[in-house]
Amino acid sequence: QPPAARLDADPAQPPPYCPERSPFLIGPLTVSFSRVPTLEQIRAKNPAVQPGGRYQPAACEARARTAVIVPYRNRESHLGYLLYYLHPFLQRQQLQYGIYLVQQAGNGTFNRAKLLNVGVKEALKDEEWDCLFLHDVDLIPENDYNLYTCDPWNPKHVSVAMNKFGYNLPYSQYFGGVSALTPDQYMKMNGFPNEYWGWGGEDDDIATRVRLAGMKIVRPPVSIGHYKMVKHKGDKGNEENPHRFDLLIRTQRMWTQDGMNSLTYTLLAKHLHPLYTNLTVDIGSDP
Ligand code: UDH
Ligand code: NGS
Repeated sequence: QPPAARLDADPAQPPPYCPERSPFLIGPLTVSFSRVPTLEQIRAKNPAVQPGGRYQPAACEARARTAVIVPYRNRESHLGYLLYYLHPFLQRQQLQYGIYLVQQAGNGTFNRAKLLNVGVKEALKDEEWDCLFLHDVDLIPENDYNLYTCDPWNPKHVSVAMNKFGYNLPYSQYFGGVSALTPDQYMKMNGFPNEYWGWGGEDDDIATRVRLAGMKIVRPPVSIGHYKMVKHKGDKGNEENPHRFDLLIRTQRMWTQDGMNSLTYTLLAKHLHPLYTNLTVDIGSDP
């Protein structure tokens, strides 16, 4: 674990930048889902985390500020695992970071991409984040060389080697799971689509938007982008979207109209939980 503060620091001087490569990285990690950690256990292991799930290294100035944004509803055990592994992981990377949970209110059909748009909009009100990590709750990174920082030029697809796909990409355009964009990259592609209600296709739409906005998808090496998924069945309220193929045909026509520039929602609550910022939102419902 990084030290709480530098003992030899001169309080009159601003802290130096953290080293280009964190000395705390371990590489491959062991991830196990045998027992769900309690929030008290996670808090005890992460005393330097501030309300809202915010952190910055004490001894040096972080080189990057990353917001981790998680679309969420009713996945308590998954959230326990994610927080348990992700907080120490991000601290070892010497990042300034915050974790945001974007909770869809009500029991209507789930909309992952729209929740991510809301998370980005709200997170950017808090801080000038350098990097937005759009992160499924059920994916745990298994190697801390997988840096939670952005590529300066192109959107990065990060979960390139998931256990459920035999630690390979399932197909070359796959953009699901975990991705990372700078706020500029996010806005350049007008964010993510708001119109995908239910399971499937929104990630493929996003991959197409990257190309239509004149960018390309970059990725970490498959040996590093390892993720272990918490096994689960499909959720109630997130059934396969029967319209997804019709929507995907229209991406080229729709991406400039549907996205951050058409986003509407009502923020019902913002609560600084000790381990994350909890945003509860009414995003409307499937028309
Ligand atoms: N999510 C929730 N709650 C839900 C639904 C989705 O929190 O009720 C979030 C969560 O962050 C999850 C992400 O949205 O990781 C993506 O949803 P997902 O995990 O359902 O998607 P995935 O593709 O699994 O990982 C789908 C399993 C069922 C596939 C059925 C279609 N053939
Ligand atoms: C594709 C879906 C994606 C999904 C991917 C992996 O078929 O949204 O499978 O799914 N695209 C469409 O349905 C158009 S998974 O194996 O994780 O269930 O992410």
